Amino acid sequence: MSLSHLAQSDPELFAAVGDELSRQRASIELIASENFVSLAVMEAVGSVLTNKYAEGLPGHRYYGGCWAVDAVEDIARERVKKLFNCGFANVQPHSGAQANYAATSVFAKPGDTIMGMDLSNGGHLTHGSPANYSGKLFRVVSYGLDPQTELIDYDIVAAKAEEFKPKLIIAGASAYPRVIDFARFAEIAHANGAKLMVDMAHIAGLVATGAHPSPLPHADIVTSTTHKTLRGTRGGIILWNDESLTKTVNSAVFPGSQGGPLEHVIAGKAVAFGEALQPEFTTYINQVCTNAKALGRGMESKGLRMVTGGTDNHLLLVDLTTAADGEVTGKAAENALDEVGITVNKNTIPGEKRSPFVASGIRVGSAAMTTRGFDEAEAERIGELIGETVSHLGDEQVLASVKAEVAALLAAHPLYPELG
Ligand code: DSN
Repeated sequence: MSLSHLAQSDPELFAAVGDELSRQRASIELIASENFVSLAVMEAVGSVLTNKYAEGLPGHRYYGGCWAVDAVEDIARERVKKLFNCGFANVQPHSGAQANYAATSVFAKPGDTIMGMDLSNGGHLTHGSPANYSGKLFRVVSYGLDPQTELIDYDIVAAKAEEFKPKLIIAGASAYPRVIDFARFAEIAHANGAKLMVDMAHIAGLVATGAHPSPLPHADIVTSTTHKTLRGTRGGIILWNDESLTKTVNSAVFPGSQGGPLEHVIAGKAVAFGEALQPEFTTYINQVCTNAKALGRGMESKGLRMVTGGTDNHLLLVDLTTAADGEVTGKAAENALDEVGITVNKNTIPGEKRSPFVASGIRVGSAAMTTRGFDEAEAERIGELIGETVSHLGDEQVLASVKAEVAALLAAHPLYPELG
């Protein structure tokens, strides 16, 4: 895909885009929520569809001239329903946060009680953080992890649901490496008169291929982003099975919380859903899971502890208090890894004693590095290199040797070679 027009008309912006391409090429991307889309997805997002206003839904728009974008949005809706085997879909949410706002508002009104996983235990801002609309509009009861097993404590979820009788329970996480028992969540919610919303953003690609049990048979409503393990353009979706919810869900998106849909982005989602329906996507997701385990083995071999002892999905939460003398913070690790060409994010760990801006852990994910083509043996070696880096902060010799090996690994898997 050529950006020749941008290069000519806006060299300043063209240079900034080029810098980002260079940055992506020059590091092993291990941020668990990121991925690399196909050129076909990029072309769809960069298409003439960006010019069209289309408030409403296919066949029921507030603007003329919508027949072509109607087809685009119908393709996206049909593909995503097939992918997740569900009855109804809205593909217009601009992001996961927008999808969560709309879905939450279907079942809870301001002042109502909602329950979600605490952010510091691996939840998400939109699941009730005081800094977010969800924590400001609703009365929030949070649940967390069993301190011993570091797994979701379903007994506590049940006890809190019984005590506080929330209107809505939200399941789903951004830093939880194990399978989530959606059937159990539904049982708890429904036994207490609550609805269940599942935010499957991180694991959507795994759900699509059966590598993680689907929430759709259990949840009243399911939200997701489209750009993490699902490997599409940035955006959100809402899925459900109960036809009687259809009008309310669609109205919660538009006009409830958004204006005109981004049809070029919806086209990018449609392309990605089409890709995820192919058998190659199952092979890809299986490799994502294999690589995550291998990353964990590599890090463990260098003395790092994986929260919960490992992973069932695409991500690992690494407890750095076991590194070196216990003084390595998430922030210091993130910076040192950045220097050697490995991109991760600092993350709080269960029982965190530091501020989230410093943190005692890092989160490591395998979705993007697998798209780039790294195999199991390379993933294990990358895990070892992470371990070597965080145990040798400030040791220029060790860090230079890690950096050279990272560069060689990157050179073996060029990113977007077609882009020149
Ligand atoms: N910010 C995303 C993540 O990194 O997990 C969640 O929205």
